[in-house]
Amino acid sequence: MEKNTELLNKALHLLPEVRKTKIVPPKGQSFFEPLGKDGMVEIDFGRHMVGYLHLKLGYINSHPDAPVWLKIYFAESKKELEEKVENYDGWICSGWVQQEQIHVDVIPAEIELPRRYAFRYVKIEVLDISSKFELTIDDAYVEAVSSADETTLIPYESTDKELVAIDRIACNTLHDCMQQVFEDGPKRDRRLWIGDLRLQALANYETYRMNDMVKGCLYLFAALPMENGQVGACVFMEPEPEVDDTCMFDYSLLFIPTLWDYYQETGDRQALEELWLTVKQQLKLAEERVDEDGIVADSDVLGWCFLDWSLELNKQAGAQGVLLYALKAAIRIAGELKEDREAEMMQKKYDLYCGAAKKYFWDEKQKLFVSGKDRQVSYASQVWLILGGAANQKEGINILHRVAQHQNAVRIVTPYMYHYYIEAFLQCGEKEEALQIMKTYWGGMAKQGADTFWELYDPKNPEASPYGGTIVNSYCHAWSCAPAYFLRRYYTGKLVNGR
Ligand code: RAM
Repeated sequence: MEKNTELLNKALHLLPEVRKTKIVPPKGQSFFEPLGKDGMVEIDFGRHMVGYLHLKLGYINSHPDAPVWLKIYFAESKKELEEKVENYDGWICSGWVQQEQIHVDVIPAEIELPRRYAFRYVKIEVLDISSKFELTIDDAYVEAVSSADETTLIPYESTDKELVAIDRIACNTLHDCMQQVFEDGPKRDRRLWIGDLRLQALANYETYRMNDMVKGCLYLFAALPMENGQVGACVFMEPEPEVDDTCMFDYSLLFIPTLWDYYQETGDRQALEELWLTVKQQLKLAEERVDEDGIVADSDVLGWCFLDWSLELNKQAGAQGVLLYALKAAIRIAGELKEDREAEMMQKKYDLYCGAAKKYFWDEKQKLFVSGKDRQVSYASQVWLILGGAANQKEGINILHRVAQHQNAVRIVTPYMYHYYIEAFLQCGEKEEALQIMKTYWGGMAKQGADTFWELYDPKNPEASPYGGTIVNSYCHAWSCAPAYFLRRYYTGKLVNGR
């Protein structure tokens, strides 16, 4: 399908400018020691940021008589500094690893590194230098970039200090992912993914309230569909806005709840009207996967549906849940647009698919939902079918408790899937339990010193990486900013259980 230039132009007009802020390292660090060959220095900027490193280089002893050859490492989390790119053998490109080698011909010099990095720590290693002089680092600062304006951040108050800290880290995460678009991670992949966008948009409504930016991102997806009109999984902005050649069943459908959330937040009817065709097309394409009994067909193709970064997870039941969830949002949009016939038809389909889900995926013996031909039990399947409406509040909470007791249930590995896990508890009316899970999970990252929340966190396996090595993991990842949404929307100012 052709680009829709009208929607694209609207999108580009809605996207924000990036703001620049100068960040200097906190006082008291001694990175001024002169460096000879193999000399090394680490600078801790005291906070995570995204931007451009500036260095002022000087020397002692003789006039410099040869270029200086440096290696510069950037790290979001300190452990990245200990990892070696040479040992990484994963499937994702190691070009993402934030390490550079540069030659500086003339010293003294003031240099700005041309590439944007996401980091808190910088390590500078002198690979070679003439024996006639030593290098000094006379100054270091960062021109940090983000489109979020810190002065507009809505304050969050709670008597619980731990929650305040978790909220702060979540806001930092969102802040650093807000660039021209809502990026998934400023280290990697640095682009707009629809699954991440939904969660960022929700957190944004409670924090920076850059609602035009959400609208711009929705319009980008609608303006740049795949060949068959499907919303792509992600969009590149450079050199020209273009959709990636990847799409995923759940991600395309999540366009619909993202639009509905946006409308609820802003009342912007024009957006509903202009994106209505995109909504209908996503449902039409998704329904092509549904059989006569109302069940989404499974597939062996890796990545046909995302749900979580788990290779063992069977996606069929979860996909059915996402379809129901998206249909619920579409019915509301149709109602708002007075598309009564469409709303009625969608409701019929919803009832059919929901009834089918209760029959086909329910295992009466285990009293849990199962997925795929091997009848796999996972958290993701329970969560999505609950969110889709295949279980009521009482059934839902029993299911969530039962799956937690199940020995072999496929666990959740990303903060992305945890977001929906929390949402399922809230939908079942279990506010207190949702809060405890949030505290344990995101609090677990906070206890390990996170400045921003990570792309992956499996408390039982700190080395988890779907890419074949943690060196390419992202430690500031948009889809983990959920606490800023949940805490502010559901727990603000109120004492929970007397705390
Ligand atoms: C990761 C990206 C992004 C996510 C996709 C499915 O590689 O970083 O966050 O949406 O996977």
